[in-house]
Amino acid sequence: MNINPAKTLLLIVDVQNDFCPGGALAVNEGDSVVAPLNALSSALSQKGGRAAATQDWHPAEHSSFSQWPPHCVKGTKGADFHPGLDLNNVSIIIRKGFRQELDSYSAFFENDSCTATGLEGCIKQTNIETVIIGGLATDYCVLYSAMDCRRLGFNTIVVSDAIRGVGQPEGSVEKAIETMKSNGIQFYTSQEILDVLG
Ligand code: VGL
Ligand code: ZN
Repeated sequence: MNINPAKTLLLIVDVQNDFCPGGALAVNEGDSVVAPLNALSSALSQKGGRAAATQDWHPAEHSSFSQWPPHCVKGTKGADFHPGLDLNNVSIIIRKGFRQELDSYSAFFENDSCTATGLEGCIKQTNIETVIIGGLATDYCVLYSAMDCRRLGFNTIVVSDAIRGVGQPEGSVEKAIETMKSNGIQFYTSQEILDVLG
């Protein structure tokens, strides 16, 4: 693993109440991503790196609610970050999926693949080379974010113990991991990354 901490961004994807146990679109063990992400965020900020977090942020009758149970309605408790998530070192927050007719799985582009969220410009201006990604859900927002990130030319690392998936349709988590790996996205545990950060 070859990373310069000062040119590295931790991207925390959708660690929100609705994707955690008890939430409207709960991901199995979704809250277990919080501890490794907090550890990485703190270690990275001490080495001059940065952290960003995304929030799924839908209007009350969003078009995606035909496919998914209503979730992450803007301004509701379900759309809040998990209360255990340490936001102290998060300097960039990106809200996505707020247009009525357009969903956004990726932290970079909405699902029309061309409407930018602004994250790319934001991190290019801060000379980021490596993006470390964790959060929810492996087979949707993490997958789309990591694939866009790699395509945009960033060294892209997914934290294997800081992701959890929806698992629908069956096999989607395994397929997502395969797709990411075959596209040059690297997988490391949070401990492996912490060891490199020193
Ligand atoms: C997500 C389904 C619908 C995600 C968001 O964060 O992975 N999945 N909206
Ligand atoms: Zn959503």
